[in-house]
Formats: sequence, structure tokens, C-alpha cells
Amino acid sequence: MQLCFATNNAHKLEEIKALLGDSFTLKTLKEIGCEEELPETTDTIEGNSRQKAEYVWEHFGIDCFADDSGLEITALNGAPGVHSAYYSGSRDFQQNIARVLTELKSHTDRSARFKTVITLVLNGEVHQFEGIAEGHLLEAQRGVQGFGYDPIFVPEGHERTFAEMSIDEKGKLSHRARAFAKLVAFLQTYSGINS
Ligand code: ITT
Repeated sequence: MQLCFATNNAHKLEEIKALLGDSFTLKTLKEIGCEEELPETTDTIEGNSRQKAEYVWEHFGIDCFADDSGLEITALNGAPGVHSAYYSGSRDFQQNIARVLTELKSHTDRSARFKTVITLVLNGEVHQFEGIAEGHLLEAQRGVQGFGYDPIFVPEGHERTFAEMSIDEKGKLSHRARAFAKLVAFLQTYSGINS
């Protein structure tokens, strides 16, 4: 069965290929002839994830899935959320962290969660899978692994930040891993039923 993963992030593609096994031939956007930037113009993580997957389905007619993620901070009413990548106005991780830390200065509640929503369009039907990693935010950065807000995020039940963990360790706890696990379980059941 052929399926497109609507991402340009090679790292994400390799990760999901390893999880899915041989029942699925995963195609990249390039391989299906999609060279354009996918639209991400809604105001929610769910909406952007769905918008990307539906764009590929509508323009290329191939079953596909897309993901979108963000950091939701309780004291900031869920911000930066869908704006996580460009919160400071640029994609610069250090500037984004700096803005978050400044805005949190007057708050005692430091709880936050990473959220991933994957949208799968299969035979024209839409399915969504959510993964959450609960945790809290430090006042200063620790660690150099990972990306984005990892140096200030400590997942629930742990003392180290995501940036102090190995890829494998973060991979067991992360929002993205949890959402992908639900997608993989769904696809395995689906391919079992249809083989
Ligand atoms: P795509 O090209 O796949 O869209 P992206 O960087 O926009 O890559 P996401 O949509 O998954 O990635 O996430 C949006 C932003 O949320 C990302 O740029 C980070 O700032 C933040 N983020 C998401 N997942 C994160 C993680 O695991 N650790 C730290 N920050 C993360």
C-alpha cells in the first residue's frame, strides 16, 4: 500500500519508515511531484495538520498523512501553540525560547505540554491522532540535544529536559512518538483487514 508522508523533514520520514515496516511504501512529497510549500494558514495545530494532508489528497489524489506540533503553555492560555515555530517573529529557537521565558516571568504556573496532531486521509476519509507530552518549563536552559523548546521543557515524571536526553529516550516520551504510535496501530489494523 502506498502512502505519502507530507513533510520535508527527512528526520521525521526516516523515523516513521522504521516504525511502519514493509506493509507500506512511504512516498515523500518530492516523489509524488509536490514541490510547493504546503499551506499552514489555520489558527490551530489540528487545523494545520488537516490542511496539509487534505492539500496533498486534493491535488495529488494519494492517501497521505501530515503532522503539526506545538508547545502549549497553561499560563499563556495555550500560547505559543500553532505559532510555536515563529513565536519571536523568526524561526530562531533561541529567540523563541527568550520570548517564552520573558512572558513567563510574572507567572508561577510553569506547566506546559507539547502536542502533535497527525491527520491521515485514507480513501478520502479523515482520521486524526493526537499525542501529548505533559511537563513544565524551567527558568533557564539545560542541555544541547533536540531542537526548539527542548532545553527548557522537563517532561512529567522526569528531572532532565528533553535537551538533556538522548534521541531514543526522548523518542519514548515525546508527543510526536505518541501520536505516531496511534497512527501506526491504526494502519496496521487497517492493512491486516485489507490484506
Ligand atoms: P515541519 O517542516 O515538519 O513543519 P516544524 O519545525 O514546523 O517542521 P513542527 O510543526 O513539528 O515542526 O513543530 C512546530 C514548532 O514547535 C517547532 O519549530 C518547535 O519550535 C516546536 N516543537 C515541536 N516539536 C518539538 C519538540 O519535540 N521539541 C521542541 N520543540 C518542538
